[in-house]
Amino acid sequence: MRSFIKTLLLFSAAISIVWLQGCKPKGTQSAVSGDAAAKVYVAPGKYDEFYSFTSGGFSGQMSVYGIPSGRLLRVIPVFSVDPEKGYGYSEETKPMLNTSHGFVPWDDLHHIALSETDGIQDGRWVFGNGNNTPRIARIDLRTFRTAEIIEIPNSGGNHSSPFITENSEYVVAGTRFSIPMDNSNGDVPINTYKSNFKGTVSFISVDKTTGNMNIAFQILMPGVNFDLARAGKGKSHGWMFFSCYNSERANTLLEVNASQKDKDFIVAVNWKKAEEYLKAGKGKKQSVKYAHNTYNEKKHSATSVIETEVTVLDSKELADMVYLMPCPKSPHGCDTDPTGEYIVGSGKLAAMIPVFSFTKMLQAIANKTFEGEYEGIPVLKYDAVLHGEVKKPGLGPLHTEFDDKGFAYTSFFVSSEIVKWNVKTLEVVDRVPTYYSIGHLSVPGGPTKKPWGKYVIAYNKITKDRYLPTGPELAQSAQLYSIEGDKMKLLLDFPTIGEPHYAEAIPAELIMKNSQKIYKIEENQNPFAALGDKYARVERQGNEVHVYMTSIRSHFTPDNIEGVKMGDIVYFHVTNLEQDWDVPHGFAVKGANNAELLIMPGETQTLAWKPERIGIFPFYCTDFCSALHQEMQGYIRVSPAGSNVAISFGTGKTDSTAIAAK
Ligand code: K7E
Ligand code: CUA
Repeated sequence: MRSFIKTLLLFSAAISIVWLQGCKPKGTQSAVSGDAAAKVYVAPGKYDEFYSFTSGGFSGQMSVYGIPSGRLLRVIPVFSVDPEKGYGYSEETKPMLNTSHGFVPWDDLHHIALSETDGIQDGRWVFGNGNNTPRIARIDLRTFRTAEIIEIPNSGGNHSSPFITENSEYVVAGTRFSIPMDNSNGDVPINTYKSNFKGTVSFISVDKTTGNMNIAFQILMPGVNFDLARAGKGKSHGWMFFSCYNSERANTLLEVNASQKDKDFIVAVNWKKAEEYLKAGKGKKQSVKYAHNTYNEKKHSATSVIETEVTVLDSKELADMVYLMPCPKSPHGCDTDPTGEYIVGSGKLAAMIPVFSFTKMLQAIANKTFEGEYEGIPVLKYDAVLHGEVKKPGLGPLHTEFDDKGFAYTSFFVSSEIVKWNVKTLEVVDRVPTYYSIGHLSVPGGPTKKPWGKYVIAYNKITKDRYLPTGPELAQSAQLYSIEGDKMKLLLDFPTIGEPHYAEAIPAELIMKNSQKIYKIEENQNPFAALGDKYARVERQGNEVHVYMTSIRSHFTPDNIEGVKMGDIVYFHVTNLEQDWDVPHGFAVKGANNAELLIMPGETQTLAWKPERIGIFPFYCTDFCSALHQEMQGYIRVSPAGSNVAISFGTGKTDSTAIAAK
């Protein structure tokens, strides 16, 4: 029996060896070294070393993980409604999701950009892009809430966004899909692409003090597909580099038609030059429509304004502002190293990585070492701008991040691995498999002038056999590797929410010291706030019933409401009177076609409810807030239309029959 088991074990070991060698990626085996567990163990009650802000892809949200533990700390709703927090459901937050197309409760968030000062993360804001209905969001890192969303006109598919400059002067937005400009007649045959479809890259300014965004200018570009971008830094500060594909300008079956040419481009934009042109009045005003939504923390509510103008600079007409560097095989990632000297292009279909030199680029521009023009823009000679190629690194390079020791880490989707190479010598020094099919990767501080190093995190597209099966869809996944030694070491797998594209990690102390605990009740300027129980009331205005309600452990004031009639709309304006950290109250009413509210201490939020039947409707607090949370409840009575039940309300009022009996 024992020898049978032994044979079986040997046999299965042999099979797994064959399987390991036979397939790529290499099975579930992963060499996790003995001390991996200790390296990611954050003892109960201890904090993680880094916050990692991770995009949720088609979840439209951003999630926050502790690194190295991989613990999920928060999901921040950005472009998608979130019933857990009432975001996009409360009257106060609905305007955040307004666009020129109306209310859009979803988007596809790919990229994260943390604000920077002097090229170093400063922990003030994090930005995210909305891919589908072009938008950029700014999240305030004191509250971890979406503070502002700006829509991008003249754009279709805001993918190369929201990459940030080294003093957060701008976040950018390059259009993935070229389209007819918003102010033109868009009703054109699709096969007139080459004449009617244009590209744009937008520079959205960020106010130094408030963070408020504005579209400073757009640059009109040839109708290619802009994919990713990175700002110059240090010596290349003042430049922004965008990758693009489809220089063939195909409008159908791009899979084939956009892979005809051997090279597409890295688009180098001199934004300081663009600023000069803008100042000199070289921009053209264009009438467009885009929403600009801001959340006011004092009023606890968002407003949406439709803006109607942008200024456009034409890359064809304005010299010395845009240059093209040929880049092999449909480049995806476009990453600049911490010194700002090297620009790494990653051709999705290439088997090498070209690294461009900023110094050489400037020389080539000065010497006019052009190989020609593309749509009126000078194309620099590949050899003249190339620092060198990383030879045979792997298959399908996508994205590159940098550490603090002069190394680059490139993700390879097709060969499913991370490859470490020396930025100066271009020599490959290490590689590790990822499970499986990595997209982006992230080194803390990796896109900045000051990488913190220590870890690289892989964000994978496929998990197959890594986790317990959960039906047809499996958890998306991240993998944490140590990069402290010469060799990368796998430490941890952890599932993520939505599809993680990019993520950016930052030392915890840069954020936690500013984290807000409550909203001060005396600063609450929500016009519907009830700043104390004595202000609680119910008012009828036509068919609107406004309930000015307060919540405090463990009751609502009022908690008995009568006089609502069929045909009314009831607005519950709930003010949380608590002034204690981590004591939100929730609010939900039976039958409401809506989510709950989750109201932070000192905040007012409003739930609109249109009763669709007569009767008694309980409401209650949804967040376990005290030992008597379960008592935190009330009733609202709905009478027939035309009934003569008067508005009445109260908390703690005595039973009417009991009064009558006395
Ligand atoms: Cu490579 Cu949208 Cu940045 Cu995903 S993108 S991987
Ligand atoms: Cu308030 Cu539970």
